[in-house]
Amino acid sequence: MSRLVMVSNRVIDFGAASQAGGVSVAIYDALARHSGFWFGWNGQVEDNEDSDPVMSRDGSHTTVTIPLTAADYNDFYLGYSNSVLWPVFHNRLDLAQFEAGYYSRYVTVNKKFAAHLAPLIEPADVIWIHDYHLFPLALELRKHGIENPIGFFLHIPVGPAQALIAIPEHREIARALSAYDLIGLQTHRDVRNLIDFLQQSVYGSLLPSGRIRACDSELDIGCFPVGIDSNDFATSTVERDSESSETSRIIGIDRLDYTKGLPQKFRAFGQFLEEFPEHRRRIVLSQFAPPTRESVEAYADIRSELESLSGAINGRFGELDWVPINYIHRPIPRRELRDVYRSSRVCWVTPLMDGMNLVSKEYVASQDPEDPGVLVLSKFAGAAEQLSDGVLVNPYDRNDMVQGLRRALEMPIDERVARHDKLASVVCQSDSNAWGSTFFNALVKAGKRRTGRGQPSQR
Ligand code: ADQ
Repeated sequence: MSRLVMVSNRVIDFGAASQAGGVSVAIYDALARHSGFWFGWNGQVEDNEDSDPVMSRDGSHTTVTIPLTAADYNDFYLGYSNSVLWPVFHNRLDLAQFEAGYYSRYVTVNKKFAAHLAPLIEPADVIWIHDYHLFPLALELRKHGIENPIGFFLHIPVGPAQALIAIPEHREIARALSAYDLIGLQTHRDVRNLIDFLQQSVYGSLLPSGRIRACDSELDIGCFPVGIDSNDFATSTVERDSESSETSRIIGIDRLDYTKGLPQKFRAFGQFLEEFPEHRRRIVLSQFAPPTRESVEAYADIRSELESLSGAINGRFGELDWVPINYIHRPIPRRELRDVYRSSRVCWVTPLMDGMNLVSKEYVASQDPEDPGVLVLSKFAGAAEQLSDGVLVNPYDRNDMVQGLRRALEMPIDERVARHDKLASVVCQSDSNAWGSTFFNALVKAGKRRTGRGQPSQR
């Protein structure tokens, strides 16, 4: 069987819950089913430009990691990746910072990844690269003579082509994308936007076969919604507070990020308490929001905005024995997550735009099927394409947010069970196993088409 070589910007030690994010969770689950290794940055910043990769084994997992230099960290990671690509792909052009030097360092780091990774590749390996930090990596690996199938999965959404072409280097990015055999995206909307972008940037065209022709190559672009390991969450036996208990928990778990719609959520919660005083003292919003990318200005701004909003709401509505918003600036250890989900009456995740949103799926998988809680989900999360039986809300529309929360809190048991049954079957069927194996198989097939092996008529 082929080895799977996973590549992402950051390789994490999975024990480190504080660094858990959606990408690492998804990669870790997919790697558990294949031999191979996970290559990327070890999270350390060192002066040495040419540190050798370090291989380590933890149980059945092998990682190969390299450090970044301070310049890499500033201009590649904080700069081009997280102050240009992240905001623009989330359609937040207003937050993009197109600084000189960012792009060249972005390419330099991709070249460095390719130079260290290429010697480790064996002929039968299948290479699967993750996320926006590494768009140019396939092109760079090909320069080292790597002919293996190379696939790319983008965990974040693809904003409209009109936003993407505002990136000064958008043609280079489109060319880099064309070097992959397969590009996987989270939703059908993302597939449409990416094809549109390739058409506008490098005159890409959609072939009758469904493949895309761009920059003298042909590639597949498809929708592969990322899933979770639902068994991991299904074993909780914690009881939820009964209807008659004093307070019901509304849970929110999001990285502290401006795309997650947290100020909008807090404001809607304040309005809810204002409009429906009968719910005061009976609900608590527990919002976990571990900080990320704090050196990027937009992230520091959101942190202070949320502290002041939660303080204002607690000051206004709180009482000696009741605090409406429990705002926790830390991660929850992963082993405790499912009990927290299961004991919460509502999960309120309302990003302004999100690639998928795994929290919504984890919440569904953790529920007691006979007395499930209710998912209130943004219609702009990728997950909304699959989880349409949740209560879908528009995070920009405060009244809709308020009504969605009310509906969830007052939903009768029959409706809760009926919605949960449908949601749970989607989460279970399109789990991380299905995601990993569907993408892997599609990549092997796409790789054969490119080299002409197996399907000579394609060339
Ligand atoms: P993220 O933006 O990190 O992921 P999400 O999909 O919600 O967002 O995944 C977060 C993961 O981290 C979940 O598994 C969650 O349990 C965990 N997590 C978050 N906050 C936590 C906390 N306080 N304590 C413990 N664990 C916490 C990116 C994209 C998403 C996409 C994923 C996967 O931005 O849109 O769904 O990749 O493709």
